[in-house]
Amino acid sequence: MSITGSIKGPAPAPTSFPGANKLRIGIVHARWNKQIIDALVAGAVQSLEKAGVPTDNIKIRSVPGSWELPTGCQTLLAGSSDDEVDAVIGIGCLIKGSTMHFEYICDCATHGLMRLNLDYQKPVILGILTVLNEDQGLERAGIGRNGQPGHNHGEDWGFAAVEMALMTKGNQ
Ligand code: DLZ
Repeated sequence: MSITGSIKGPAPAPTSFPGANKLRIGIVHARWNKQIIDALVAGAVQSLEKAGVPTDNIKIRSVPGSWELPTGCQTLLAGSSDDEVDAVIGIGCLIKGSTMHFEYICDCATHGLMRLNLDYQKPVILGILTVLNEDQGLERAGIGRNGQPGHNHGEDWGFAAVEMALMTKGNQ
């Protein structure tokens, strides 16, 4: 067997999600880099609905930037019974600039989201792109640039949220 091209990427995800119609999923997104964020959020919503999550059960909140994502996600995880979620996706896009800001925010935001997974025992999906330039962000949001359409990672995050919510609730 000869392998050509890149082999990097996820294996095919499950295609059916029994029980997804009862799930409530939160999306908390940063407002920095809006074009990229809007596409990622739309991709996540699309895959949640495709998996069977009712539109009314998807709660979308925004925070100023990726630094605030852990607090935003925590607020949904600790919500009242009206506002309770089975999983939350933290969506942001950090684009490297000319100072160290990028490194600090990437490190803290990603660690913050992982901590919430374990503290709340509910899935918190890492939806933060940490890219070196705008082109990388546009490609990973499925917008693309220079003729490269790319792939919308938000779609993967929606399916990951459903798969993990069902796993932690014992449906799978
Ligand atoms: C300050 C900042 C910078 C420089 N870059 C980004 C970015 O690329 N993506 C993003 O989501 N947020 C950025 N921020 C804002 C911080 O995440 C945060 O909102 C502010 O520092 C206020 O706490």
